[in-house]
Amino acid sequence: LDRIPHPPRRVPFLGDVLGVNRHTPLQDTLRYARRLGPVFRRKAFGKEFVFVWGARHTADLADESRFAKHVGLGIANLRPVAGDGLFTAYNHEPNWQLAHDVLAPGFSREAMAGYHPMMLAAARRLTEHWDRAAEAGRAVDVSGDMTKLTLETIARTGFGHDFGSFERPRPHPFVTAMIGTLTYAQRLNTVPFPLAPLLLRSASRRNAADIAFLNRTVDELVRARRADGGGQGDLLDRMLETAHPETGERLAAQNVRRQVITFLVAGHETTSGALSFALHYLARDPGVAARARAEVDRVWGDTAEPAYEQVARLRYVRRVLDESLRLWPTAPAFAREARQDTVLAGEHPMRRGAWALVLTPMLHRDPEAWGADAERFDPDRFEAPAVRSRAPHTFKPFGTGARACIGRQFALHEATLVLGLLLRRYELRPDPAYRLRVTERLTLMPEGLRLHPERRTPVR
Ligand code: MNH
Repeated sequence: LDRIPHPPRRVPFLGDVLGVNRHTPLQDTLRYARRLGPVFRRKAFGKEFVFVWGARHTADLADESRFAKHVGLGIANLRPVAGDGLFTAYNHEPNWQLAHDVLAPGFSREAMAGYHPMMLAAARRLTEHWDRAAEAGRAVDVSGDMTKLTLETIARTGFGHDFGSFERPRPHPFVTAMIGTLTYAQRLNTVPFPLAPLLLRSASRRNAADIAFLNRTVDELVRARRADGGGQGDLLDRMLETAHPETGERLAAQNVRRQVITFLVAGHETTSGALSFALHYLARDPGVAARARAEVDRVWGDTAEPAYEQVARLRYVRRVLDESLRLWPTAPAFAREARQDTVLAGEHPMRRGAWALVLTPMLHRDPEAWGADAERFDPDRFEAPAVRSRAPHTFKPFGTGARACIGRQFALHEATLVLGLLLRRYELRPDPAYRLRVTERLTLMPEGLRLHPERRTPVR
């Protein structure tokens, strides 16, 4: 550890607080990363963290025979609400493998084709809302609307539920409780551990109430589904009806509850951020937008609504999305731990159980992998020959290995579909004074991004 560089001036107990802002821990860390190099450590909130972002070091951490997902920090703070659900399960918990095997078919190509009409239905709510804004000449709140959209999408495809996000003046109470518990989990990280119970007493009571409300709502949903017998073909049906292909085991009621909450949380903010960043870059770069729009017009033609197969054919739109996730991977870090005593990249000895955070926004800007112009937005980086010539494990927005994102195809299908629909229907006029600023919750989001959608003519 001693050989790993850290910032020069350290304040006892608080750590490396110079130049640190409580609201932007990730972006502060990116600044340190540029100064300190591909492996560094930082003391924050009374704890020492090791960060890794070099392409070579990350590729080594991706070796599943020596490293595995580490459940710590923010993730461990979510255990009270998500327990041994897929995202927060420890590697050794039997419910991880069971739920993974039972739910994986829910993310197959075939399953996606089944969700496609439900995704279209959610997207229609969005375009109705944007049509009204376009008519009135009003700007839209991009991240707010993308979050409503992705929440409606996962609620329908997952559980046949409609939160009515676009029709309500304020968020559904379930959403308020969910955001409450996520915010609380993040705050726990920023308070030195021994003080947390003291400083957060009333917040912790509020959090317990939020979790109880989430649990009650989900239990109600499950009860209703059991009563009507299912048959919707959504994720909840799978959770309730599918037995493990080999052992015949099923998910217990408590675990179903945790998975439902996990999917609602994991399945919407990250995709919403990805869509928002992509819309920002599309609005800012008319050349990119024109190419993307021409592709949509060519591939979709005059079909009233795109069929499932027509979404993956939007190759350039997909590259816009990939390039947005490169610069702003909306889940900006993942943690890896050593399975046994080992040496990282032939340089840094690690004891069994020692762990490090992979800082994906920096990995995705490493000039060694991405060239000297790595900070520039350029979807052509994802053309096939360029991808083939790049080293493996240099693009990791969905994590790595057995614990990588199970919802990857889901997110990509949804986001490509929605970008296609919006490009086909609107010109996206940016606010010329807007400069990208990024807010951090557990995920990244462009801050205060507003666009003026204008209906294209001829109207489609
Ligand atoms: Mn998702 C795991 C990023 C969309 C459900 N997701 C992960 C991880 C990353 C990630 C990174 C790995 C975390 C870790 O190693 O600790 N996820 C994303 C991004 C998007 C995304 C950037 C959108 C863009 N994720 C989705 C969607 C769903 C989903 C959509 C569900 C429908 N993700 C999960 C689940 C896991 C996960 C569940 C945990 C998988 C496991 O550990 O088995």
